[in-house]
Amino acid sequence: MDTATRLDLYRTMMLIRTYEEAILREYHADKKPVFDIGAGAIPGEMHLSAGQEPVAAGVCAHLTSSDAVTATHRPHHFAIAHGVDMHRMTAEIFGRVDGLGKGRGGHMHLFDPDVHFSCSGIIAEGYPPALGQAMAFQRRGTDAVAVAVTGEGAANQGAFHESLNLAALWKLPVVFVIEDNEWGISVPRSASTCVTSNADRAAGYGIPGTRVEDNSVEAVHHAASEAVARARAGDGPSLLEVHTLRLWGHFEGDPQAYRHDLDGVPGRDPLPTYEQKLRDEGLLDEAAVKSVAADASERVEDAITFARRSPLPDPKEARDLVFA
Ligand SMILES: Cc1ncc(C[n+]2csc(CCOP(=O)(O)OP(=O)(O)O)c2C)c(N)n1
Repeated sequence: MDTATRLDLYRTMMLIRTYEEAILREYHADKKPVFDIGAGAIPGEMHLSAGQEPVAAGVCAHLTSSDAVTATHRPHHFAIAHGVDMHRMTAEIFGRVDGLGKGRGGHMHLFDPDVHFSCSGIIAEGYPPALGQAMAFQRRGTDAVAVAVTGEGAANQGAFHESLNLAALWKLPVVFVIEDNEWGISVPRSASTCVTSNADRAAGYGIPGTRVEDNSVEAVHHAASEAVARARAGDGPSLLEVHTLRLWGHFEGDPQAYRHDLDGVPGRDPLPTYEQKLRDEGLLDEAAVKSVAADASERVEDAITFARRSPLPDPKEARDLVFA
């Protein structure tokens, strides 16, 4: 892999982590001293993606704004990596009128038609719409692809299996991406399925399946390049599962009392791990790391300022633009 690509992957991961840390700060700022999920500038649930940056960075490096991504209730890393407008995305998270959905959707419902991005709080819901977009791409004769993302918990849903079956049958240009962070809220994967690798499930539908075991952004990038190329060439869908790491709670405020797998996490955190690898190979030094971090921070804080300055929707318009 060339140096420019490696540094780009690192920059994307840094941008995502910086964003999630800033949202974490903003989310909790007004919810103290006792956590109140309904209080503050960002009320409601918040699912952050720290630790899962390699999946979004590695996959989206192969996409352009003509390609579609359907993400999950934990969508920020894919939104950022796919180039969703960060100002309008942040305004949406803050429920403001300049948000992607004019503040109606919140953090689990980010829609950006400019880059064909969507997500949903309903798990496995991104699969059927990804097929629809892939079918449109195929019928229009473009080489665009649709990437459908889900967690390993949602891979036990019916929509997942029906989508794999139809996409395979119709040879749709889809890449199914599963983020296996080992937990569906507090349920370990071993309590929800006896399948240890969802990549094995691909064989049941006659499509290729790959599992990246170590949350390495370069390994994800490599595996995704094959899956995306196959879809672009008209050879049909593939399944890519990444064994990743949910560094924080399922949602913010989750005390994670059920969790005993966080020992040794500093060595497993993909951002410092990748940074160290690039430093060891002489591709990054202290000054470069600081400059990447400063760029990321400037972009993120800019987006947060934009969101905070945007007005809240007028309560009189609460029933506009929604199904009522
Ligand atoms: C159809 C549906 N059932 C249940 C839920 C509640 N729910 C939200 S997230 C979640 C677990 C998702 O786990 P996973 O797919 O592994 O994704 P992760 O949260 O680990 O990223 C559940 C059950 C939901 N949102 N939608």
